[in-house]
Amino acid sequence: MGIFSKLKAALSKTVKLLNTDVRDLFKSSGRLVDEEFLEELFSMLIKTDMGVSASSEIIDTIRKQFRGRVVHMPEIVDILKVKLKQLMAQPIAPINYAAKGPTVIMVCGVNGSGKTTTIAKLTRMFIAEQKKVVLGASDTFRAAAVEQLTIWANRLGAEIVTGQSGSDPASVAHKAIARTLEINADICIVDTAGRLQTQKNLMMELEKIRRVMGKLVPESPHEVILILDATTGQNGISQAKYFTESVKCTGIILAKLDGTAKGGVTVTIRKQMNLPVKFIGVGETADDLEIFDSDKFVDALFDES
Ligand SMILES: Nc1nc2c(ncn2[C@@H]2O[C@H](COP(=O)(O)OP(=O)(O)OP(=O)(O)O)[C@@H](O)[C@H]2O)c(=O)[nH]1
Ligand SMILES: [Mg+2]
Repeated sequence: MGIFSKLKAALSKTVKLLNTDVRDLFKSSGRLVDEEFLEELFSMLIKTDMGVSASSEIIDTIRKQFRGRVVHMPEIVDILKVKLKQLMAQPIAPINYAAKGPTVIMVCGVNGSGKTTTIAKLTRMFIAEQKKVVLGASDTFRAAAVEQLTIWANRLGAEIVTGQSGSDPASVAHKAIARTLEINADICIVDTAGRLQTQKNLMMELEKIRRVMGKLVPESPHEVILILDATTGQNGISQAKYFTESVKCTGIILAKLDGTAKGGVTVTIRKQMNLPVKFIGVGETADDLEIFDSDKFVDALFDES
């Protein structure tokens, strides 16, 4: 499957909701743009979780441009696409690699957001680029977490560094980076336990992991990636805001976009968080990761072919 078809397939629930609703707004004779029409269009955007602020901005543009006129569906779809592309615009932001030496990546987020699975996906991508990868199992909280990452590492051909159950996550990160340097690996990815931004001591633990990284590899971590679960919608965003305030995140990976009709949440994330969306997760296998390209994303949202 091509990248665009894969994206469309992953977004299919959102695409279906959006396009069915847009079609329902119109009759073959077109439709007068009045307040009633604008309200219907607004609720439709809200349903995909685009958020009040982005949706209002889109509606205002359409009101200004079309009020009092009879429009047909393609005109509205075109303006929706233009507006959404503007709202989501970002440079395509792949990994920020170290200028010299290994690239160190820390992955964090709330419980169950998709951290460990996303690490497997990134590992698959790096290994396909002939890079040598070391994984650090700094989620020492649950024995099953170490096991899960170990299975992925073995399957994908990465080395894994683990610690005793319950041991200090920062010491595991230390060991993982030391091993990365020892075997001259290109990438070190450190998995962390899920946590809530309200758990002060756990947030401090992330800080400690960061510090340890910086001591062994100056300028690192090169990426602190926040994994967001797309299915949690608007809730996830307020959580994420706190998260990025306490741990300096460098980018977002939006996981589980395939499972939701609320893919519009991506728009809110781009609008409200001053962070690039680097990749999107579109399934449960190690291959289900796509570079996030905002223009392609918007095109896929409206492409039912
Ligand atoms: N459909 C779908 N499922 C996903 C995706 N990413 C992760 N999952 C599933 O989400 C569940 C949780 O994923 P994990 O990777 O274990 O999440 P985590 O953040 O490491 O969880 P904790 O370590 O417990 O905090 C698993 O069942 C994954 O298979 C995705 O992009 N699409
Ligand atoms: Mg995990």
